[in-house]
Order: sequence, then structure tokens, then C-alpha cells
Amino acid sequence: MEGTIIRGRGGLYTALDEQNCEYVLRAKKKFRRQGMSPLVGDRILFTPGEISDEHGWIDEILPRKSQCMRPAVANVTLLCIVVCPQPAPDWLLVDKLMVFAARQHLKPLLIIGKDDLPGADETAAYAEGVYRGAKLEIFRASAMRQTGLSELTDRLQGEICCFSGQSGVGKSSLLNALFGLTLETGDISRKIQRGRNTTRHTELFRVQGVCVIDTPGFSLLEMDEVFDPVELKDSYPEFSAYEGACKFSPCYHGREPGCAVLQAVQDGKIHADRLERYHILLDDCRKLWRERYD
Ligand SMILES: Nc1nc2c(ncn2[C@@H]2O[C@H](COP(=O)(O)OP(=O)(O)O)[C@@H](O)[C@H]2O)c(=O)[nH]1
Ligand SMILES: [Mg+2]
Ligand SMILES: [Zn+2]
Repeated sequence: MEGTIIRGRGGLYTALDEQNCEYVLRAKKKFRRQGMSPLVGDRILFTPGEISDEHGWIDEILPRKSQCMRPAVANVTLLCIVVCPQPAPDWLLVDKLMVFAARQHLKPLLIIGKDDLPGADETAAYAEGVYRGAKLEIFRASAMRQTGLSELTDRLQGEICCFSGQSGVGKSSLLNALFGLTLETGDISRKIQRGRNTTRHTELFRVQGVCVIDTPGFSLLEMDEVFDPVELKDSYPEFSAYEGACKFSPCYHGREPGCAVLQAVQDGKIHADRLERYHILLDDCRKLWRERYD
């Protein structure tokens, strides 16, 4: 039979078949020999247990379209980045998530949530101005007023998506409103008080033709991948038109003289805030790269 892994805990995996029936499975020993382990999101071939309360076996893991190690998920196609007017948007985090998405070959999408709050228009106008060059798709929605939800559900059809963003921006509320889920929501202070007891596991939900992976990983930002800082610019779609046009090669578009990207910012062709935050991420990236053998 064919299915999708929706959760895995203590060597037991739960898979869904096309009819949304759940099966509890173990991985065959050959996967360990191959250095493979099944991930949430994996498409698999499996043999169900013979009696109803007996587990079955995962026979094959079908080829992955994408794979993230932290959090460990397979086949995600879309990274939905959520911001809202309150708590105020952390645009550096948005840029960082866009870099993460580009490096993992995920398509990023920005959701301006809590669209009912004052300041939503300003947030949307800023996002549209800053991310036009990056061709970032932008949606607006309110879980509370139930607005913008059907446009989003339509867009998410056929995708396997992850929601990410600061704590308190309304990710869980949005998932509940979009898909009739019952994820825990709450105010920020209460969450901080609960602290460490809230370790959650990665789980995939399949509802109304959309797969959603709810994982603490993306929101906790355990995504400091160490890579050569010269590659950072490749995750900025608006820089690509100027590739090779700088005086130095390779150019980091840092503060080098004769930089075509810097010139494009001065000419108003690239938003200055994007470059400013790129420089912050470039410094972070260089620091991680220098310390990589420590
Ligand atoms: N005004 C307004 N508040 C919202 C909306 N969605 C969520 N909230 C509130 O924002 C807080 C955080 O929501 P939650 O979904 O837990 O955020 P998460 O940490 O990103 O999952 C909660 O107190 C919600 O009641 C919305 O659409 N409008
Ligand atoms: Mg949440
Ligand atoms: Zn340059």
C-alpha cells in the first residue's frame, strides 16, 4: 500500500493512506543499514499489520522532493511565513526565513495575519514595497474575523506547507481557522511561563487537499545552517539581475567599491531595507563560517 508518514515517535511511525486511514508501522532494518530514516512527510510503500492492533512495516521510502534535517521533514514544498501588526513584524526574521526557504528549495509565501488589527494596512504596504523585487507572494488574513481564508486555502491546494514565524503572530490560530484544526493557541506571556514543558512533536495534517506540517522547528529558528557566505546573495532573487556586473568577482555585495547591487539600491531599483538586512545576515554568516571548525 502507499501512504504518507504523518508522525513518528520512538521508532513507531503513523502513516495515512489515500482514504485517510491511519496505520502504525515500523521501519524495516534495511533502512538503518542504508543510513536512511523515515521522516514526517515521506511517501512510503508499506504492509499493514495483519491483526488490527499489530503494527505493520515500511517497505520503501519513495524518492524525496525536498528534505530538511532541522526540523526533520520530507517533501515540504511551501514555507508560509506569518507576520502580523502585533507583535510587530520582525523583518530580519522574514528575510532569514526566505534565505532558509531558498536554500531548501521551498517556495516562500508571506501571510499578513491578524488583518483585523490596526496597522495591518501599513504592514501590508511595507511588505509589498520591500518584497516586490523578490516576487514574494503576499496574502492577508484574519483568523478572528475569518477573512482571506478561502484565497489562502485555494493557493495551498496540493502543497505540503510549513507555517513559520515569531511566537504569537497567530500561526496556530490561522491553521485552526483554515483547516478546522484544534491546535493550542494562546498569548505570549502564558507560553513563556509554560516554558520547557511544551516540547511538541512534528506532525502532518491532511485537510481539504492541503498537507500542513506543524513543527516547533521552524518557529524555534534552529536553522543556522553554516555555509560559505559568498552563497548568501544567491538567495536574493532581486540581486540576480546584477550578477557579474560588479567590479570584483566574486562580489559579496557587502561594501565593495563598484558594486552593482549597491548602485541598484541607490538608483531605487532594490529596496534599501533589504540590502541593509542582507548586510546583517552576511555578517552573521561570515561569523558562523569563520567559527565552523571551533
Ligand atoms: N486580533 C487578532 N488576534 C489573533 C488573531 N489570530 C490569533 N490572534 C491572537 O494572537 C495570539 C497568538 O496566537 P497563536 O495562534 O497562539 O500564535 P502562534 O504562537 O503564532 O501559534 C492569541 O492570543 C490569539 O488570540 C487574529 O486574526 N486577530
Ligand atoms: Mg502556535
Ligand atoms: Zn556587488
